Amino acid sequence: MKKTILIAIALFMNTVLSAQDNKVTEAKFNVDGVCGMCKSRIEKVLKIEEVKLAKWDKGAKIVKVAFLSSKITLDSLQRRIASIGHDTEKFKAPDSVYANLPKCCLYRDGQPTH
Ligand SMILES: [Cu+2]
Repeated sequence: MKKTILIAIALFMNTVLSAQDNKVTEAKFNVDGVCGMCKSRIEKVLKIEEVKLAKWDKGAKIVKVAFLSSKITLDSLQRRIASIGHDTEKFKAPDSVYANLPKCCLYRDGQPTH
């Protein structure tokens, strides 16, 4: 009887712990970009195991993400996006990467946005 209770407790704890492990957090943050190519570039870099959903709104310049917060941080998601040429709320893309974006994707000052 004691053994059964212990097993039950162990199983319960296991469920609680794995539930915490798989907790999905939703967040929105600003990401600069212009066109459909930007959209696929931004969403593609977030196609990783830890991210359950990533949608960039071209008009609002906002990306909506749902991710496993026990496995990856919001900062590292923003860093991933900045590393491929798109400025985010917290991180600026390296100039060298930005300079290599196709012309239609340039969004910084002085560039026509369409
Ligand atoms: Cu673009």
